[in-house]
Amino acid sequence: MAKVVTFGELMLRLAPPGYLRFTQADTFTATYGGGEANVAVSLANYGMDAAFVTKLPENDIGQAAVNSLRRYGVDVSKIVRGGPRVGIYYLEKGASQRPSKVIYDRAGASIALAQPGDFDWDSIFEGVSWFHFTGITPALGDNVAACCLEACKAAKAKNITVSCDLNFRKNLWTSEKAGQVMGQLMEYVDVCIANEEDAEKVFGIRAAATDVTTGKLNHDGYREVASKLKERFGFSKVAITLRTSISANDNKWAAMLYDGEDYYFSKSYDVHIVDRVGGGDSFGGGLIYALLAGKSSKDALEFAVAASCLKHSIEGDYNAVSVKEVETLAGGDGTGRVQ
Ligand code: KDG
Repeated sequence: MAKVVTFGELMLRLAPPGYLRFTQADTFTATYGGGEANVAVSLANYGMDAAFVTKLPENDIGQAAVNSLRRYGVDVSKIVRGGPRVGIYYLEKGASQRPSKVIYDRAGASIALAQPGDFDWDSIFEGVSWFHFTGITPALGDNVAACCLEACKAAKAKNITVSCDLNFRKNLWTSEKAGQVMGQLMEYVDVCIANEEDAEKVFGIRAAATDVTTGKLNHDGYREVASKLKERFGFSKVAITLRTSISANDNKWAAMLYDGEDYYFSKSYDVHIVDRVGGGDSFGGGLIYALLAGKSSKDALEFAVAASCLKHSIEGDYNAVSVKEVETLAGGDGTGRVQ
């Protein structure tokens, strides 16, 4: 079984029940999540040997965060324990015309204070086939960015495939800083995952991919974004999730994959959103699984999109679907009904 390692922050997620606003809530539901941890959970659900690497404090909240991953069978043996705290993100779910709100309380988290040398990448990457991180991790601070660089160099020295989801977070850094730091990391990346906005905000790569007033897709625009990313950084594959919705009530989900030869566009799904957080991570997890499982570019893309659609129906950051459920959706008519 292929072994995958992901690296990033795992946060405590505190959300008011249902659709209550922060100012109305007396209780918060505690779960855990974070871009790369979410990917590791997806992969473990698919039966892959998935390890998550981070730094968490040696206290009960740190332990609860670790346990949240254990529950899904993620390998937590390489998590470094120490430092002061677990980062928190507060999530108020939106509905109708009211958008969701996220408030971060993550400054000074153990992972944000991690230093190069804290992680023994040589041993972490023993027997590993794939390494994944996102743009959230280097955005946590210069030292964490240096840890990412160490990880990328160690991965490449062992011939490990590296994927990165650009995942631009405007609350964590500026476009200018992101472009500079991510530009350096991209040298080691084989598979790049992005959306139209990430490509523009991080690398200034802009093409008229979606008409934001009509939501109409411009396939050539997406081809241009993918080609420019590949040309600039030499990626073997570029996957882009498509912006097909123009309002909070119009939820469609689709993606494209460029493998250097062909551009594939997936089916488009109408999704009813129960929880959109982690949707992109499920796409990444699905893509990594499908490529490692030897699926063709087209089938890998359809698997990843279907996985991500299913995530939108599940509460919490973590996806909790099996390969069979994803394949059933991917192979069906897009409604999820078994034909
Ligand atoms: O991709 C999901 C993440 O957005 C969520 O887990 C919170 O890690 C998070 C972040 O930094 O936004």
